[in-house]
Amino acid sequence: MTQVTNFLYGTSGFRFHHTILETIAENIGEIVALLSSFNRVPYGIMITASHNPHEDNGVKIVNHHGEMIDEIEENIITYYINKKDPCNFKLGMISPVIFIGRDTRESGLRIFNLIQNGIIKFNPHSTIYDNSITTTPEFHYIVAYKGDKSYIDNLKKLLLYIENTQLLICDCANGVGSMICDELNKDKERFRVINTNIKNTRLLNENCGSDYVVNNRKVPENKVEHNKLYASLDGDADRIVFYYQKSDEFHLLNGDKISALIAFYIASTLDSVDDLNNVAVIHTGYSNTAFIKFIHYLGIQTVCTATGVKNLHEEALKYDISIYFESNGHGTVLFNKSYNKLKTLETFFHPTIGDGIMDMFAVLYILQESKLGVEDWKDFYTDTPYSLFKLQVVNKNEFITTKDELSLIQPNKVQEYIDSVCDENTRAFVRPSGTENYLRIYVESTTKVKVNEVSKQIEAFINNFKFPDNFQVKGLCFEIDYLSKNDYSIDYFKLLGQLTSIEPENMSRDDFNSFIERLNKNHLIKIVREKESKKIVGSITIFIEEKLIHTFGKVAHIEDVVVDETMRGYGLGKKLLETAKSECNGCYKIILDCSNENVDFYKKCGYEWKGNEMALYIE
Ligand code: G16
Repeated sequence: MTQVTNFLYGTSGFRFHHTILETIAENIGEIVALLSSFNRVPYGIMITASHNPHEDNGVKIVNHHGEMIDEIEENIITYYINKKDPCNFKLGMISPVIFIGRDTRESGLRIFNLIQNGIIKFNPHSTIYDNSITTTPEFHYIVAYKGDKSYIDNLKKLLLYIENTQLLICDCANGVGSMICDELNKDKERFRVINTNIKNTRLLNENCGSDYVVNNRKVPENKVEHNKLYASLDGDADRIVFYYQKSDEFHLLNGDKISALIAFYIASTLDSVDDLNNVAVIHTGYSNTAFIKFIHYLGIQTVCTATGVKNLHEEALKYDISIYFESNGHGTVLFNKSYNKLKTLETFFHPTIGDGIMDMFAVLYILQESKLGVEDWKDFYTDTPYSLFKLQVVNKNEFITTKDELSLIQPNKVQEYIDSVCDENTRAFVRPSGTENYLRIYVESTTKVKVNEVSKQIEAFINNFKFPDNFQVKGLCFEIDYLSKNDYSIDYFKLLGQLTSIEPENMSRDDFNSFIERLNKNHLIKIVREKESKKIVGSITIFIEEKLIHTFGKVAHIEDVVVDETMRGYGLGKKLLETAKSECNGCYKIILDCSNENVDFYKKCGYEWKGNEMALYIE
């Protein structure tokens, strides 16, 4: 198991293997109690790892409005958990009030007790409401209304609007959602439920649940019934996706399709184009291009944000009506302005967070009101071929994206590669998951063949990718990396100018870029960068020559070794030679030419004198 040295509040809270979470659970209790005391408001702590495997656990922290906490609070909590510095708050103004809920995971009770210890340690007079086993949306509801409104009664009211729920089979992912469904079906079976075994906690999300269905594009194992409409919840019931199997074909109606259905209903219910002007569909980069085109066709604007409903929710606050869903089925609709014609629809959506069960009923209600069949809904648009897959890497946090997560800032070589394999009809992006120890890779293109080809290329490139080598000398930090398009700079050219004549004024960015594109496994340039100034202070070129002699032997040639004159004495030349050697795997020798004054240096680096260099200068 990977050891965590820096705990990050990810896409949806802290989430790790339960044994790791247990090491910080008490601290989580302490800091949330401190926030409650300082801000004089209750907070909620939901213990869940949602779609993750049963051995994982996590916490999602909820503010007194029943919303996800904001980035500032995430940062305060993260800072405290990592114990960089003791918090500097004035303590004990009021006793903390904390609501705690948990999903069905085996580790949940243990983590509850640890969190409780932390709260009591902070203030023994704290009020702790134990909400026991609950779904994430129900928990948010409880914190929002402080127990004044019953979540179950609200769901029962919604069911009254739907004439026929019998057509539905709800997959509860063997998670806590099944408790809510059982409650709704108590006096009369309103809809069928499958995967409801919460006693065997190992079955949670196992071959079932929304993530399984989306990733495997199939009905949960052993549950196939043809021509039935299914809906799958995830482990804490805050997501939903629909699907059905007809003959051999599996049809997925994911978060995009749910969003499209709601947008269609709103567009056809509101009278004027003016009303639609302040309606928006908020989505992430995983949303399909065909879906975006459909929404624009309805006359509704779209906005793309980073993954995580917290990001979509923040954007959603800006419009009169915001339909926000992630493709994975996580989302809701915010009505910041009420419309008479949409009064009933409004009641179907959770006010602060995605709710799989409420969204499930909203879909049934809209299909009924619009007199649409499931096939009609499916036929709104056809997805452009895409693939979404995950890839294990040593440290996903070495991959840093832009704010919208659609491209990588680091490692820029990976982004350059992605750009080079995409064309005007192909888009792809890579981002580290905020809930699992994986990278997620998304590729979309006009044909399945192209999607598969690009997916494989990106996967292979990342698997073989070597990260910059970091090291410190005399208090300065350096990294050795491959020269990339981002390195087009006068400083780099000046560095090369210390070696020989160079004409930067005749070297355009485009020419530089195509030079970089021509570099390959047999022609590499590596550079040393001083990390604080980000200045390139050394460079080396490596050629690998493939021969017939020595039975297809390979010889490496080293060229253009240069270290900035202000950086001599840091051992950078030696470092560059070592790096070059590590790139020459499979070569039987490395050769280089040098001037007389550098002979001793190369000797110290293990090189020996061998013959003479000859040159013929050609005009
Ligand atoms: C959480 C977030 C979602 C997000 C999902 C996957 O869902 O609430 O908004 O889409 O994680 O995130 P990532 O790609 O960063 O792993 P859940 O249902 O697991 O809480």
